[in-house]
Amino acid sequence: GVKKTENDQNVESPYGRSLKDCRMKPEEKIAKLDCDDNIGYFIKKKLHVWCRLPGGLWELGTIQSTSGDAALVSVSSGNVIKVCRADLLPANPNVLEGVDDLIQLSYLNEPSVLYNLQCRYSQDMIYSKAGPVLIAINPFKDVQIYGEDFVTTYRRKLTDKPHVYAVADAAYDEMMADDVNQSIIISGESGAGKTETAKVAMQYLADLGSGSCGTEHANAILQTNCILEAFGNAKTCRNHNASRFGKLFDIHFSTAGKICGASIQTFFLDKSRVTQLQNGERSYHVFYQLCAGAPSTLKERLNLKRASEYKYLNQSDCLEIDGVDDARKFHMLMEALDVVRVCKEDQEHAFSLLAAVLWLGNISFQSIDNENHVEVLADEAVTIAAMLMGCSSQELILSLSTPEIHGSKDSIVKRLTLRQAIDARDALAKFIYVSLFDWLVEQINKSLAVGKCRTGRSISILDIHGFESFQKNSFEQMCINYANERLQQHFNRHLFKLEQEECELDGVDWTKVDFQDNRECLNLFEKKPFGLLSLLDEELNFPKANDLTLANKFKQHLNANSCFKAEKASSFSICHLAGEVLYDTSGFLEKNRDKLPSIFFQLLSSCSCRLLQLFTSKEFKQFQKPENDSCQMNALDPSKSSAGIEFKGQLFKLMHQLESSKPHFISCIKPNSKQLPGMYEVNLVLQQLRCCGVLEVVRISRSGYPTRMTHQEFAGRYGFLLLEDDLPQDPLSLSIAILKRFSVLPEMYQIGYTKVFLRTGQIASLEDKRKKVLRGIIGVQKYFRGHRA
Ligand code: AD9
Ligand code: MG
Repeated sequence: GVKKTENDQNVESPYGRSLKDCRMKPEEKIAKLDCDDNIGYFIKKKLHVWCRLPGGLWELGTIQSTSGDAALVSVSSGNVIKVCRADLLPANPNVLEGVDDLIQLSYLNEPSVLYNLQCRYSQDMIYSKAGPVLIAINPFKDVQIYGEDFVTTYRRKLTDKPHVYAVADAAYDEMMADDVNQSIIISGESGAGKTETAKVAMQYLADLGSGSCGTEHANAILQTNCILEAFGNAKTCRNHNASRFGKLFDIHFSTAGKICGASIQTFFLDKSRVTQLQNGERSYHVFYQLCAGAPSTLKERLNLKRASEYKYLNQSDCLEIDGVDDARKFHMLMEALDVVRVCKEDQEHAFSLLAAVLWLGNISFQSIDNENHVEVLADEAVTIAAMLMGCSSQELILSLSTPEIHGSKDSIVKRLTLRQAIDARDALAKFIYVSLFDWLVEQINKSLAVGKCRTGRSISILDIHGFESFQKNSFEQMCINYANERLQQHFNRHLFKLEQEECELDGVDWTKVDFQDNRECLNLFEKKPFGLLSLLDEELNFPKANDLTLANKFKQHLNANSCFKAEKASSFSICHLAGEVLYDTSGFLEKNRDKLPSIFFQLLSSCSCRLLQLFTSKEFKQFQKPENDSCQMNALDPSKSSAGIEFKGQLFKLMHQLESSKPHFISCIKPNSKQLPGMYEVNLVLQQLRCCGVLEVVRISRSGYPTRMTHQEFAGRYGFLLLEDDLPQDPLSLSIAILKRFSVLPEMYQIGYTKVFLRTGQIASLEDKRKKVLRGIIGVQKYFRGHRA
């Protein structure tokens, strides 16, 4: 028979706390972050508390005595300090130290969350959960938690320790079971570990999905990282291997769950890096790899010199990265290009264009009059660049000397100023590089293309630049931050709104939990006709527009939006979810126009280099088409969209794809800004936890009902635990009977029209009972079989 239920006072919840503890009123237990409603009790009982020290850091201590609004606290150093009540927060009991999932904490204030993560981090437990979200703290060193044995452990579900593998495994299982596409959305600031995390997830899925035809695909998929990183990553002061583009990697699976192909979408490669570097940073890795690693015959053919000879590379006083062998990386790159079947001839073309970009950067100009007008210096740089591109030096010089005409005819100038000349040259170099990048992605996609066994099942892994806020923020930061607002909305929508809606739809009382909504900020960008993007495009139509008129236009039309702040001169600020960012409109118009001067189109399409011809062809990316020769900027042809609109289009397409998949979120956290192991800067971590909404998630997951099962599922799974004489017929009544039978407390569940909603921990204790009963049944069966034999 069924074992009698234990007295609920003694039932251990899966997290080691008794149900009595769980029965505290929700307001009591779910101390709002930073809210101290329990502190009076803590003072009385002289329990562990967190006290905020004058510098803002939190320290653990025990209250000795209180007087009025202050308390004497003995801290771990042995000292006794005086702390005012407002600076005290309850601490968790020792038994909860370093729990896997933050929602298990009794007290959810910021120091408790931070300390819990730190405690884990110090033991190399870099992964933790915050309800449904995986938190990954960058170890900045090799941690022995990857590889075959770990893959097997997670695949066989022998552990429930948080891990990227567990996330990928859940995505895979859900895809196979429910036939729904999955997405793994990785967020975090620069250097937090997004790209590494994405690779870990890809590795797991590749291992899982290989076998027969899947193996070849799996290998090719892993090799693409090497190519994408060479061409799209660079050393910045935040990360030695910073991705300067966003990517969505879709892995497609056959009905049998084997990999049958993959595809990549990339977003917003930072092209300014090709020509302009901050001190201490590098351009894209591939340039240094080529200079260091090209075999001597290739070097000769490309007239290649050392990296230090090129102005685009030597301007930043940084040519090498500690511990990185660029020459070796070049050989790995060539192998990877072979694997994705870029033929040797195309590889050579690609390398020629890289060399051409470097030589373009060395082209210089000489002054020809007293008005700062210049002409191209016909030296070795011009000759070699022209040779590599497949045109004559004269043709190259001519197009570099022809001024691009914006606006009406009377503003035509005959000669270029030095600034104009440099801008034109750099625009050409950037166009070639960005086109080369897009072309490579296209080649990779062709090579990984989904074969015949296409089922439509896929797992997408998103690794996109995190929120950026620098001293100087321009158009690029605005676009990146806009994308992050959209992603954050997806996150919020998914985790909070959908939860809430589901409860409401099912007739369950959901105490409305408010979360930060960023609708207003998205409106600031997207509203028509008075949103940032529309206004920016409209300004392109005015011949006399400049960065200042643009800033004024923003100020005139956007002031009513609470996320917009007018600032001095050409600046403005946006209040993003993650914080306020000051933008400077200088360069906005040009960056948004994003058109290659038509003279360069003529030049490139007549070059003998096959790739350059392709880059200017209609078949290549639609948005890169040249401006109309007539220079009629007033009639901005809708088919030639601006960079902002193009970006928005890509973003919407991405969001659409994400919306139609089941998301899994991973938040990467950078524990220190020095890229060092073993260093945990509390304030830096806190700020990131706040930015990515993790603290909100924890609070809401806890206050809600994380487990839901339809009455059918619930009754099907636990109904057999009921005694025969109390069996009702319909699933809903069965659910209620089960809950009653097992004395699940009324505040621990709610009954909806279609589902049972359970609070954290409830399902685990039901499972426990189920297991015990099943074990009993199996024992009895064995006993009888034994007797029959
Ligand atoms: V950026 O926005 O592209 O600038 P990411 O992608 O968030 O950034 P990345 O994955 O490149 O950061 O990680 C930065 C560095 O941290 C890596 O080069 C590794 O040296 C280090 N790292 C990150 N994750 C791990 C890990 N799981 N194990 C070991 C890691 N080292
Ligand atoms: Mg990255």
